[in-house]
Amino acid sequence: HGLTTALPAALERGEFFIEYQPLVRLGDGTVRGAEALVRWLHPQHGVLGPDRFIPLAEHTGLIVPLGRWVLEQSVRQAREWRERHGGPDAAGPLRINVNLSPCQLNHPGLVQDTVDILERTGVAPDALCLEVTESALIGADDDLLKPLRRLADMGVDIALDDFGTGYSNLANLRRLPVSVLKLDRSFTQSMQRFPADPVDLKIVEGIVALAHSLDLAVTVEGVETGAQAEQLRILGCDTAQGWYYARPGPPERLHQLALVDA
Ligand code: G
Ligand code: G
Ligand code: MN
Ligand code: NA
Repeated sequence: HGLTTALPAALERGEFFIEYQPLVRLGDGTVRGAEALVRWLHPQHGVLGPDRFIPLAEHTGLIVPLGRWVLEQSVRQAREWRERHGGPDAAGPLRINVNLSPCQLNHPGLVQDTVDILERTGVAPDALCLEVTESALIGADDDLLKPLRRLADMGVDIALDDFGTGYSNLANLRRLPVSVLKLDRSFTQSMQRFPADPVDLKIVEGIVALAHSLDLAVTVEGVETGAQAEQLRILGCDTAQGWYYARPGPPERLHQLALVDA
């Protein structure tokens, strides 16, 4: 596959870049941070989304250096935001969410790489949230969970991404070192209809109650309308992300959005 063989050189040439999508607190609409989403500016094909190349990078192992690069860039970006919005009027320091692929979880350097990046950049661990998909942790044994637990003990947040799409045993949540559930977009989509499906409402209500009883925050993805945001706020969700607030974009956009709040 042509894209696969081009990946290592693309990383060396700096063809990857990161867009940021704001995370907004549902209670008051303030920007709390952003999720980093990697893209590839391919010299022939133009901008390629992660769905086009992350699976290839996972297959070849390039995901480890690529993921490390994404983490370092994102944490550097978070430091810049925090320097600009850390004043007394700010709603609180901005945070950064970074996706981890299952291959990175299995890589023995994950904890040390993360510690090194945080130290080099001088960013506090609690500014960082690592997103791991529910499916990556299904059936995870203690060896796989150990690095995540160490990161969590340092103060890094771990989010369970795409929650609700896998088959995880809800009781299993207690065993995982996670502090955030990211509810999959499919739940948000079911809030689009009015009135929303009462069964879906009950499911979200139940997930939020369970999450909060376990001290987990709930983030919802794929919010496209104000009506959805309001419904999810009433259901008790904490944070939201989606096109209603902003599409993924360049880092300067977060400055503008966060400044409007301040
Ligand atoms: O918005 P977008 O189409 O860019 O995101 C598609 C998917 O790609 C997301 O669900 C996200 O989990 C994944 N993704 C985006 N950036 C990264 C990254 O840096 N690393 C990994 N492993 N996955 C990513
Ligand atoms: O990590 P994750 O797979 O959840 O990445 C988020 C994905 O969802 C990205 O592909 C992003 O572009 C996409 N996305 C973000 N906000 C919205 C939204 O409001 N609606 C839809 N349909 N997709 C979204
Ligand atoms: Mn994600
Ligand atoms: Na997701």
